[in-house]
Amino acid sequence: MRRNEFLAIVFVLLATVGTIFSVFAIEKFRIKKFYTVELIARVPEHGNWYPRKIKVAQGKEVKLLIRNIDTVTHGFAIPDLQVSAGEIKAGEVKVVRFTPQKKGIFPFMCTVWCSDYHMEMRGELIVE
Ligand SMILES: [Cu+2]
Repeated sequence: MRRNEFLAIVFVLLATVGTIFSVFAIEKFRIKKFYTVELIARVPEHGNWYPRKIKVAQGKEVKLLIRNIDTVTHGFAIPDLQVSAGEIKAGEVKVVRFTPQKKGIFPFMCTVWCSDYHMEMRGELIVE
């Protein structure tokens, strides 16, 4: 009886640890697989960048698909990583590929004066 109780406790412990480990493993895998990101460009008063935070993995190539769904021209750059998409006209989609080599949080921004709130058209690329 005692032995069975011990085995039951060990089993429960293993199951708990296993579940926690799996969650972390899946999360790591999800980040590693991250490759194509669709980024929507809109003036801040109509929604700003979406998403405003992009999480990617260090050393993995990133393909950013930047879709300007506005009626004005936008631009895109991550100055710290020397990444730029240049001008993105209304309705246009631009693709930039790059491989972040360093970890950190790098601001990205619109590079074309698009509205009175243009300076707020910013987001963050998080490299883990
Ligand atoms: Cu803009």
